[in-house]
Formats: sequence, C-alpha cells, structure tokens
Amino acid sequence: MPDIQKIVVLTGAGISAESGLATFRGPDGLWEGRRVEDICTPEALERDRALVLDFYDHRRRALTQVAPNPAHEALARLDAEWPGELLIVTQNVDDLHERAGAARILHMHGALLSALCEGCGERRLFGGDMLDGPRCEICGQDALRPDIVFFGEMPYEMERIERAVMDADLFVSIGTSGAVYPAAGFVEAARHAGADTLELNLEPSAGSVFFHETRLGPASVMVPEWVDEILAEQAAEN
Ligand code: BV8
Ligand code: ZN
Repeated sequence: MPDIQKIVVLTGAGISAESGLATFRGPDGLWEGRRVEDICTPEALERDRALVLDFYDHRRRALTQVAPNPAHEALARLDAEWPGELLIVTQNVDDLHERAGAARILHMHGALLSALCEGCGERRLFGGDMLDGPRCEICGQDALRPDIVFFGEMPYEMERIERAVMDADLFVSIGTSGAVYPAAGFVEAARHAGADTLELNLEPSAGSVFFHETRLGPASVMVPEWVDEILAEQAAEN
C-alpha cells in the first residue's frame, strides 16, 4: 500500500450492531414498522413531539445497557497509535467510540447524550429523558430537543469533513449501508481526490461499487484485522 499518512474512517450503525444496538435497515431495525418521515424530520418533531422525544429517550436509555465491541476498541487503538492524521467521522449517535477511548472523533449526525435548546440554540450534555423532562439550563425555556441531525437538516462540521476527505490518502467505510447523503457520497469524493478506498461491511452496500476493495464480515473481526494490518505496515515502513 503506498505511503499512507492521512486516514479518514466513516462509521455507521453496523459498527455498533455487535454491541447490541439496532441498525436502521437490518432485521428488526429501528425503522422497522416506522416511517423515517414520522420520526427523523423537523416536521415530525412539530407534528408529534412526544413520539420523537420518546423514540430518542428509549435509544438514550439503551446506551447504559451496552458496551463498545472489538471494532470500537480497534479504532481507539488506531487513534492512540497512528502517527499521521486520523479523523473518525461517525454517523452514529451512540457514545461507543468515545467509551472505547477514541479521541479524534466527529459525530456528523449529532449525539444521543447531547441536548439542543430550540429556544437559545445552546447544546448541553444530557443523559436523562426529554419527554416531560427538564427545561433548558441556560435560558429556562421548555425547548430541549434531541441534538440529532434529522433528514432535511445540515449535518455538522461538513467543511471540516470535506477537507479531511479531499486530503485523505486512505478512506475506510465501516458498517454503513451507504443509503444516506451526504455521508454516502464521501467515498466518491475521496477516490476522485486520489485516496485508496476500503469498505468493511457485513454485506455489500449501495456504495460498494466506489471502493477499491470491499471486505465482507462482522466489524468485530474485520476492524481489528485491518487495524493490525495498517499499523504493521506503518511500522515496517519506519
Ligand atoms: C441533508 C439521525 C441538506 C440520527 C440520520 C435524494 C437523493 C439524495 C439525497 C437526498 C434525497 N432526498 C433527500 C435527500 C437528503 C437526505 C438523504 O440522504 N435521504 C436518503 C434517504 C435518500 N439526507 C439528509 O436529509 C441529510 N441532510 O441532506 O441536508 C441540506 C442542505 C442545505 C441546508 C440544509 C440541509 C441529513 C441526513 C441525516 C439523517 N439522520 N440519523 C439517528 O436517528 O440515529 S440518518 C441514519 O441513517 C444514520 O445516521 C445514518 O447516517 C443513516 C444510514 O444508516 P447506517 O448507519 O448506514 O445504518 P443502516 O442500518 O442503514 O446500515 C447498517 C449497515 O451495517 C448495513 O450495511 C449492514 O450490512 C451493516 N452491518 C450490520 N451488522 C454489521 C454490519 N457491518 C459490520 N458488522 C456488523 N456486525
Ligand atoms: Zn435554552
């Protein structure tokens, strides 16, 4: 593999599946029996606030029942040992990357453990339930919503992500179906800008055609294997 300095890793729900968190589109997925438009849009929040708050309350509560799996731990090891640039862009709203020890992490679709106040725009760490929950600590308004990027809303830190993607020597996608944009478009941008592209997924995704290489298998096996490989290559080059 040519000299790799800058790595961007994109993760999706598949990396947290073996920790016991449901994915969206798999068997008994989060969207099973629900319409995305009824939950993950600003209009849904307007139309049925309690339903949306309750959906995210359940997922926030589930975090206390799960733990990082070997895939999260391998990425945290890469984060600790990789001498070059690394950015882990996650579409996930769970905190498993952080709990495994990853530091160079960016939640492009928000986070369950953060609350956004629609009154004053402040974000705050938040761990409880929002339905019939507390008022905003900053402005006192009863206007807290999940700090989640809904469909039709702009993902966070897109300029920073786009710069990293265009600059990457290696772009690795882990556990995502490639169904949602702009995340699903990162591989094409990275490849077009000259990066090697690798996909680690349980099954082929909508974006598999854009990857130089796709390795199929569970993240808990594929990610530690890949991290061992890339760190060994790096050590051999120095
Ligand atoms: C925006 C919230 C613009 C958090 C989410 C038509 C064409 C193109 C785009 C659009 C279009 N119409 C509308 C759009 C835009 C829209 C979009 O892409 N729609 C899609 C459906 C076509 N996108 C947006 O609206 C985005 N915003 O475009 O803004 C804009 C411009 C200017 C100004 C303002 C706005 C916002 C998108 C964010 C939506 N929020 N989540 C939450 O609730 O969790 S999306 C949600 O689904 C996730 O966050 C994630 O991003 C996405 C995909 O989910 P995955 O993570 O991939 O999970 P999935 O279940 O799908 O797949 C799991 C994968 O893992 C599978 O492949 C499976 O095989 C694999 N797997 C399973 N087990 C394992 C495994 N792999 C390894 N090991 C295992 N054990
Ligand atoms: Zn407020």
